[in-house]
Amino acid sequence: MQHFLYAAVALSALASAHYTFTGIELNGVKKGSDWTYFREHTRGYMPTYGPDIASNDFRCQPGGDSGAKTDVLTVKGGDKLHFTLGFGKTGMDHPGPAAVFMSKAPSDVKSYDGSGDWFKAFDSTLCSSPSAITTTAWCSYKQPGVEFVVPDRLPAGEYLIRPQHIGLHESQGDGKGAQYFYSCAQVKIEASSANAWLPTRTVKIPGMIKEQDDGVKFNIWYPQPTAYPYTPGGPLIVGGQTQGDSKGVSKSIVTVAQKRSIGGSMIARARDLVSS
Ligand SMILES: [Cu+2]
Repeated sequence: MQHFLYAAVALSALASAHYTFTGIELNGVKKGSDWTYFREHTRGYMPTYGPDIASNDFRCQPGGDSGAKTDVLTVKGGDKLHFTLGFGKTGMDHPGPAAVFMSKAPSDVKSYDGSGDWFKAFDSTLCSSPSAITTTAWCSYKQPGVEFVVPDRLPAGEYLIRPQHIGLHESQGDGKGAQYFYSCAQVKIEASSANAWLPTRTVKIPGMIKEQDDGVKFNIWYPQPTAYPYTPGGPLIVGGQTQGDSKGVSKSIVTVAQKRSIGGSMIARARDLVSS
């Protein structure tokens, strides 16, 4: 009996080490249950490790290339979506950046495999000093999920939405030990703005993130970092939101209002203050 007890405790400790996204709250109201709107995948709560991001499975996980059995949630620009964790997990307890990626389906999202264009609609980095970069500096640390606001200028239609958290605790300079947690939800955006515009600065999966990206091979342990370079996965779209910054100066959530040139490349970084 004693041994069984120890085994059970060990198993639950293991289960609580990782996480994946299974549930959705729309404007604070829980919709459906686990896997109602997220494509159920076969990786469970286990992470994708560094080298495996070169696979098509990096789109929506193994088993997630079709959404025939998954419902489609109707949303509109300005809605707040909270992507929550399954397997009894209540917080993302690894240090690293969070992001939300979207891809518009050619027609209906249930049959879309995610092979088209993706763009980043939200990211979060450091909300406090990088001296605590092994834990609490990250805006997402211990958070119960990833929350974002549907950009209000996207064209009506059906989309995959892919929240992602990267655990950098074992990345240690070469990116091979980075842990990726993500799943794909299916949404239908109702007609919104007359100025609707589909982002053109897009990326493909695989390809959008590489082991050698500065934000992936990043070593949180040594030498002690003074900043985090950027969230990998292409530029944040105009109309998207970002929380925190590379030095943890502010934890404000701000909407990207326009692009300006940083270091020779156009990176969406000019911001309008939304809240603090
Ligand atoms: Cu983990």
